Amino acid sequence: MIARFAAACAPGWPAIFREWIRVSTQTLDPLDLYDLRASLTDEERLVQDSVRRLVDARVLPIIRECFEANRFPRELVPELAALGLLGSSLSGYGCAGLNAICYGLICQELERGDSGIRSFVSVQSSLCMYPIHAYGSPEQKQRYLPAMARGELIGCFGLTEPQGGSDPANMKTHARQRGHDWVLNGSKMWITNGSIADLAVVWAQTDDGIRGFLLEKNLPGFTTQLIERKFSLRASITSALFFDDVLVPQQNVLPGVTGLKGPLSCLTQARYGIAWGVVGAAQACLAQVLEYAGGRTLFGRPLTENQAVQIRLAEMARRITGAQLLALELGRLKDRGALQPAQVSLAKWNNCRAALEVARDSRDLLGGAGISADYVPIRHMLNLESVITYEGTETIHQLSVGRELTGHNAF
Ligand code: TGC
Ligand code: FAD
Repeated sequence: MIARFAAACAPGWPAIFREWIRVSTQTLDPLDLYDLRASLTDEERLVQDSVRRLVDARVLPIIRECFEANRFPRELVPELAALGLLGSSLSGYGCAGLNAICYGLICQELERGDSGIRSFVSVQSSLCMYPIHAYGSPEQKQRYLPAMARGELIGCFGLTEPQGGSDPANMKTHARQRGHDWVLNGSKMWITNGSIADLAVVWAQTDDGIRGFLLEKNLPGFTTQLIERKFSLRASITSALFFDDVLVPQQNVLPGVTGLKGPLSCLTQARYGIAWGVVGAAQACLAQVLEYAGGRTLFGRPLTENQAVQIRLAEMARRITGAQLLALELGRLKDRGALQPAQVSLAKWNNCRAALEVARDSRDLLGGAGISADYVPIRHMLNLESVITYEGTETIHQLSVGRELTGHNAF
């Protein structure tokens, strides 16, 4: 009715009234209720659209089969690389040098496909390329970064250990100096890309504190073992790493950082991407449930005409919108160089929790169909159980925010 009224409006009407009519006649995008896309630059929109097309064309058609078969679609790596998605926010060495908002949008679109694909890009970019870029020697940067950006060299990041990942300061893996080289012993657990990685960034205790070591595959004494029987992130590879007297040359030690702040600064980058990524998973769930519920008639009317259902859908939109706003503001802080770890913790915790709740409720609104691989919510829901755990559990991030608020360390 407003649309008909608008059409009848004479061009001579006051501009403010015409603007009101224009705005009132637009339908909102259910997945972007605040039209955040309008606030993006042309470059940011271009990046988002390119990744969206890649995910639609190459990820969505195969991801169900990959998840069921517990297979990482490695054949996508060259395409991710060709689009500049590996190390996208780094500059030089063949990297795209995009801003933080672009990196966030990349993560969001990839995770709309599957958290496992976003995980691959997070690990390669934020956890492997970032530390080499930030703390590596000129030779290390030249040797590894261009090949990693091209997807010819796959990385993994070894921090977590079997006895407790939340407290990496107490890691047992250690390296002792022998002449100019180092001897590494210990193990790492739950390592994304572990069994397919050409290069492992491994954090180990030394007499001077925690240091980063670059281990190329096939080093004698360095072995990996695939972790099977996962119910989550089945389209991603997770492995254990073992180091038995591994001789690491001095030139493979990261010279630029000592102490826990080395690995924690990488986690800040990756957690930032996750805060964006999980929005994509939640959007995929809401899109599916809107379509499903709109076409399903129960008690004589479509499910979507039921008040209780509308409240649940509105609740999902509220969670997604809050997460989007938080991610966008986090990106602006990062691009201004003002990002603080506690802000990242709050967003990682809030957005993972929001996405998981959207996925769980979407699964429920699909009834029995919600447990079928033919629909996306259960896959996203199972994936998000990992995402809310890795890169710091919810409790760890709550305690980080609590520490920021009170000044007391309660870990
Ligand atoms: P704490 O005393 O807080 O800090 C030690 C030193 O680090 C500095 N720091 C940071 N620096 C940069 N960025 C950050 N985010 C930082 N947070 C802390 C800090 O200033 C200090 O520096 P200095 O110079 O004073 O020494 O350390 P803590 O031992 O009290 O631990 C804090 C805590 C619990 C928050 C930390 O241990 C933690 O974050 N634990 C969770 C571990 C975790 O998230 N692991 C993730 C493993 S990787 C992974 O999961 C990859 S999944 C990838 C995928 O597939 O997508
Ligand atoms: P724990 O640290 O043993 O925690 C167990 C429980 O205790 C949690 O609920 C935790 O919140 C709680 N807890 C811990 N401390 C406290 C406290 N002070 N107060 C109250 N509660 C507390 N790690 C890597 O290094 N690289 C990777 O690439 C990587 N990829 C992963 C991929 C997958 C699929 C998964 C599942 C994990 C991955 N991880 C990786 C490991 C991940 O980071 C850890 O699982 C995570 O940090 C938690 O460590 P944990 O599993 O040892 O649990």
